[in-house]
Amino acid sequence: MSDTSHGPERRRGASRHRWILGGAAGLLAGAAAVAVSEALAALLTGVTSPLLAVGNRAVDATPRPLKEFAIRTFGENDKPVLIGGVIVTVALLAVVAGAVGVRRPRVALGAFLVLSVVALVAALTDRSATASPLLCLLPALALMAVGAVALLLLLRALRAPARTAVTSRPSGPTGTAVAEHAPTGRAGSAAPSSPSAPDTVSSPGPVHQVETVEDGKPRILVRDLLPAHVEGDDLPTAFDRRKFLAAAAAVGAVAVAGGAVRQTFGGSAAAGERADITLPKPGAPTPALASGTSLDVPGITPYLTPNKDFYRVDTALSVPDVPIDGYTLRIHGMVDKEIELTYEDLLARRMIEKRITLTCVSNPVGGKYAGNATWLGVPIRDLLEEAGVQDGADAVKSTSADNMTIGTPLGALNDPERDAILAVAMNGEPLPLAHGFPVRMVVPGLYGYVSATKWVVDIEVTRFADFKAYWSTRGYSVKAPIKTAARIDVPKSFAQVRTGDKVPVAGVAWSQDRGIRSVEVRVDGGAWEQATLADQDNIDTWRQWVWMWEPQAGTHQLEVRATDDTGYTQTDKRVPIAPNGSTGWHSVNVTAG
Ligand SMILES: Nc1nc2c(c(=O)[nH]1)N[C@H]1C(S)=C(S)[C@@H](COP(=O)(O)O)O[C@H]1N2
Ligand SMILES: [Mo]
Repeated sequence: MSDTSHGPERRRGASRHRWILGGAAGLLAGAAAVAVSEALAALLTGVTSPLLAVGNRAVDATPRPLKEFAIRTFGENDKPVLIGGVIVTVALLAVVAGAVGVRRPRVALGAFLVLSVVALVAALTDRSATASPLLCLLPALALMAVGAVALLLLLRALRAPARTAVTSRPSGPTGTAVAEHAPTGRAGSAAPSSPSAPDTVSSPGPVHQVETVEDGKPRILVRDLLPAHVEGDDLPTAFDRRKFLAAAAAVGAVAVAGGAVRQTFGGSAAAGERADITLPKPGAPTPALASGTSLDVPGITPYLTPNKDFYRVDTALSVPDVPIDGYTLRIHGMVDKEIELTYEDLLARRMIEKRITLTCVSNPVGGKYAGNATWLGVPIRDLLEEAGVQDGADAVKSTSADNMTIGTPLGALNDPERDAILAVAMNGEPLPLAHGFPVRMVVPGLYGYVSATKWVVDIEVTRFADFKAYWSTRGYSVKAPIKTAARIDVPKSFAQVRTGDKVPVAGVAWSQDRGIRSVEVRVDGGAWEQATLADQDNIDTWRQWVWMWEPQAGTHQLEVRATDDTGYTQTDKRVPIAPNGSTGWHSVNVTAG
């Protein structure tokens, strides 16, 4: 079947077809490249996969307003959304590269290589990577190599003319012929090339091998060679399906194998160890939970937050895997004596247990990024005392395994009243991986971003003047005590309530390190009414409150404000989260009828 049998209509149809196949080829090549790089990253310790590294760069580079928008919009799903975004972007680029590559393979390959430099740079600059730079580059290099080879292989197959016999006129005694109609329009202009040696991008044009068949009439068998520099309309109309399918199967197999390796070795070593840990007992008995700390109101935030419900806020796109085997915590800087502790060393020390409510600065008024847990660990002041803090130091710069830095006032850590803890357990179990396993800091009264370092590996006694912590370079204050706040849990905004019933208006209020003295509620801007408080456990935890309301028919606004134990009453002035925490009264609108 000669190329001339195809009219313009069919040619266009075939091109459209090929365009789609090209997109699929790009996607497949991208999948293989990503899978192999993910597999390598899973096999190498301390190496971040290119996908995550790019995501991490995106997190770090995201301007604050956009980050706040993301947290507002997606809440704790911001990580899956971001990773999903990176994957979708990569997939779209791969489809475009493949589709363009059908006609312009060199353009597609070039674009792919340029774009994959992003992965290289992200890998080199990744905060959470701890391996040597050379190792860190490996997955990104593999991504480039596998992607380029797979893309070329698939495009080559898509651009290879089908094994079609073309009748041609004899032109010499050897039976060599010149095709009457070159399927690609460039016959004769090219040097022959062996079908077994894949052409490269710089290879010459199409070649028509001629065989003399039995009946004496020479025929051209159009071989499936890569006419890589043939662009545009020079594309053969029918391509070699078998060759394409074979290439697709090979690339697909690489993708599946990469995915399998990643699944098998991508697991967390820490998770296995965590299951086998026996927690020590605190040195002194844990203060009993005061009776009456919990109110019996449906829908109110439980006094203690189960680990599975505890909010999570961090910059880690994948939970850092920090095995206790090999874990050391270093305490150094402006100290008389450096200390290095293993996990076992820590467990062997004096332990305290305390309930502390952790709060994130990223709470809008009425926000839900707060949780109350029982923390078990080593008093940080014990360690600082042992190390011997030198004069002039006013800060501790703590660093996590994923290289997040947090700056905390030394005073808060040394304060014997405050019980800042190097925690190893949360609510009676070893720290969950997402909450900082094996060791994290918990400091009453300070927002998490200036105190609650998860996966902590390094504590440096220093001066605020001498360093900048992660968030302090991103528009947040260097110091950030938790602001007094109250939240209405029930009724929910836009709820319908019944007139004639007594409706509990209830929630939690917090003012860690100061304690809550009173909570007041008002309806439609009327007089403030005293809510009933649950018993106070300690000044570092939140307090539940309830006020019974007899609503009139209609739509109402309920507002709440708390007064802390210093006598300070929450201001109604609304300020945003940045730079050091929102203020304002939480309110809900409900309809009674
Ligand atoms: N290593 C590390 N520790 C971190 C963070 C982080 O991004 N990385 N985020 C901090 C912030 S902003 C908060 S509010 C608390 C949240 O702790 P949680 O996730 O256990 O609730 O952890 C803090 N510790
Ligand atoms: Mo936070």
